[in-house]
Amino acid sequence: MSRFDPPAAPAPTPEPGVWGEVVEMVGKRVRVRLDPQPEGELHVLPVRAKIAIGDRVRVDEGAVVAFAPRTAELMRSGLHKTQVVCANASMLAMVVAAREPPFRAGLIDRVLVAAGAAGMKASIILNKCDQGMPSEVLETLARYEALGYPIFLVSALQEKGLEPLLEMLHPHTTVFVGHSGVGKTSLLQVLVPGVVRDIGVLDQWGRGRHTTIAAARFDLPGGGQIIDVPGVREFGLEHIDRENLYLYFPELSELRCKYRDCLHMGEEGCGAEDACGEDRLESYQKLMEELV
Ligand SMILES: Nc1nc2c(ncn2[C@@H]2O[C@H](COP(=O)(O)OP(=O)(O)O)[C@@H](O)[C@H]2O)c(=O)[nH]1
Ligand SMILES: [Mg+2]
Ligand SMILES: [Zn+2]
Repeated sequence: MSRFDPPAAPAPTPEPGVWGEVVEMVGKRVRVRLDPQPEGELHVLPVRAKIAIGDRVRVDEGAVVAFAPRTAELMRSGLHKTQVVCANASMLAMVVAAREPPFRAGLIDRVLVAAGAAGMKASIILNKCDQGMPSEVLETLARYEALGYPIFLVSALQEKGLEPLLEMLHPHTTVFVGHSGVGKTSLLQVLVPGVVRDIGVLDQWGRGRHTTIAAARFDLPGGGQIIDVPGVREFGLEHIDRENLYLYFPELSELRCKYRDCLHMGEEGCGAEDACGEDRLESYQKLMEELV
């Protein structure tokens, strides 16, 4: 064979690898559903990439080695690190309880900002309506509804209010976010029959105990998916640029304040309080101070 002979057939292109989706975080491993979705085989695999629940991932040599670009990335930051709560979800449902654990609008405002920054739609689910619906809570929720966030009043315990909720959920991959103990897992279990997850017990202060520790994603019969994640107490937003915060408060992003580039931090004659009301403006200003 002379050195001028044309090369033999080109080397076969390397195996593109097998793809799948992360459906559960299992300690340091993940449960992956291999393609084709949604019926592919399930495998528990070690991880050699920083992935999140909901990621589309490539598997090579028996490990997860890479993930595909994400359509959405819900982030939460703590003091020292930023965490991807879930990947590729299109809807965030903020789950709150009517009475226990106590309703806290401040956390709602933060989580709605995180959803906006992730490019996700957001809604609010008031669970445990069987425990009564305090009028202050309903009034607060009506204000969020006026801002364009759909509100659902439900009871996982009594399986009430689920039809309108299901209608909202079917076209989406939805992550349930909220304090532990509000009933996220209970709600998941009535929406997706057959799911068995740890249900927490509330301690004497109404806080969740023994609750969900591993994030997991479930297919809803009739379409859509739900991602159940551990409860959150804090939801840091350090990953958001301060100058962009107003974009995730719909009443501020639409406001034409009398000052150009107004920060709405109490400037004389600023129109923000009229636009937002006291509570929402306080949340915004508190976040602005945090994001310095
Ligand atoms: N009264 C009432 N209790 C509920 C309801 N949903 C959940 N719970 C209870 O609230 C506690 C926490 O529920 P869990 O689903 O673990 O909450 P998670 O931490 O948000 O996932 C459990 O004791 C549930 O039985 C509801 O609709 N009504
Ligand atoms: Mg739970
Ligand atoms: Zn202003």
